Amino acid sequence: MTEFQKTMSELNEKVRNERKTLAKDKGDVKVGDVTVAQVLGGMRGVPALVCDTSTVVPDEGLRIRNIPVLELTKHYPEDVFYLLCTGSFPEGDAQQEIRAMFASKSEVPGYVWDVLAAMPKDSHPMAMLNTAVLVMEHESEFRKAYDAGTSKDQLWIPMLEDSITLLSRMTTVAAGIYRMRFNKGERIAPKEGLDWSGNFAYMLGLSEDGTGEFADLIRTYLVLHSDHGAGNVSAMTASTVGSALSDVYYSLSAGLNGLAGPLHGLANQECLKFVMDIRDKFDGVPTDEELTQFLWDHLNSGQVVPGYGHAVLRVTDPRFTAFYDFGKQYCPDDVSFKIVEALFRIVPQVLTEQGKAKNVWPNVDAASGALLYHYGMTEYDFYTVMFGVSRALGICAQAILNRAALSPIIRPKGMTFNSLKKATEQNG
Ligand code: CMX
Repeated sequence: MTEFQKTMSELNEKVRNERKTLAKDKGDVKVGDVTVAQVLGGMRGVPALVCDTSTVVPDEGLRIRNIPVLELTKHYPEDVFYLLCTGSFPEGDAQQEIRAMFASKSEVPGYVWDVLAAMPKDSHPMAMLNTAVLVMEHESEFRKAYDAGTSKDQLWIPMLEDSITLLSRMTTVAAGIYRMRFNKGERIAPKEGLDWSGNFAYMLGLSEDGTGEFADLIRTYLVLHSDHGAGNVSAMTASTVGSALSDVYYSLSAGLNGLAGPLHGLANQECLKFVMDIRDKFDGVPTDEELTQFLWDHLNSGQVVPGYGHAVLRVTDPRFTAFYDFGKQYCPDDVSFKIVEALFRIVPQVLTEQGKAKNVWPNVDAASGALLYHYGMTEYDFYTVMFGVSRALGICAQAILNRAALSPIIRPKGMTFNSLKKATEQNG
């Protein structure tokens, strides 16, 4: 057993006992009511899932294992993965081990590249990422263990093994897709001695000016997007699929498909496109008056302002703040970043005046694209892949913890519209 597995094993015992006891002693206690608005509104805010990796506090933002995300921006993603899984940072040998595990399987089998090369040339990079994840499913140790009749209380071990294989390869796959899809030349193989995010920055092959800023941006990016509670589309989809004892290749792939939606992860691509449209229309940074009019025209044509609003948050997303501060420090004069700044100044006022959005503040996607663009990643179709590589950390951690806690199959109740109406007549 690795140190990581030993630590997890000790924690699992405690978690299982606590859950069993609570279900037995307090199983009938109510934790909330469900309203008609919630049923019609996409299960908004219904307390229905247990997730220990992170929570989203509406008036504060993301907390990973109860640590505000802004306190994590200097950490390494491998260590954050360990934190997500265990609730504490790895120290000493455990830190060496987790970093070595992430580096250990970064080579990607040739068949993955063959499959990607056979895809239509205009495939979306997210479809390519998902295909790569799914095509590796035949390597699943979890599925082999399940087929061999492994006891369900041991299934978290092959789930962890599969997760490490996937995460280790994820950066190589993503960088390969970037180079293949956007004609950047030969793929760049992982370099020994670099950490997971450093290697990702290296394999993308974007020019580094020796300052290390781009690598630092990638490290920060991979930490900031790593997890966001259990109820968002990608996390919940992945958990639902995993709850049927599908392996992590299936469940991560399912989660990433949700992330590819414009109201979720694809919003970062939409955001940069929006910024570029503004830059092109005004030949640079518009005045505040011009931008205000532009935003009204955009809203009046029935579209949303990408990067603003959130289903849970009611304040500026601290992850936006982290990217914004990065931009202020390293590229304050960049035109795209200046437009991001102008939008931050104007959009909340306009959305407030419009009076529809419950949250008028920027989310994580409003600033990240402008920074990637500044460092030469100008192909914004790729941005959701960056998000996906990072979010794989949280999705895998949640998958491991769900098997560790013996979480049951997810099965909420659907109802017909008529039975919902009837319930309002009986209870209203
Ligand atoms: N621009 C314009 N209108 C907006 C808006 C925005 N940025 N955010 C919300 N609204 C509108 C909604 O479309 C909705 O309008 P209707 O009543 O006509 O349907 C109304 O305000 C109420 O919506 P809400 O309850 O405030 O927001 P939801 O929980 O329904 O949706 C979200 C949340 C993120 C999908 C929405 O704010 C949005 O579309 N934002 C833009 C896209 C975006 O940035 N997505 C990324 C989110 C981060 C992530 O999950 O990755």
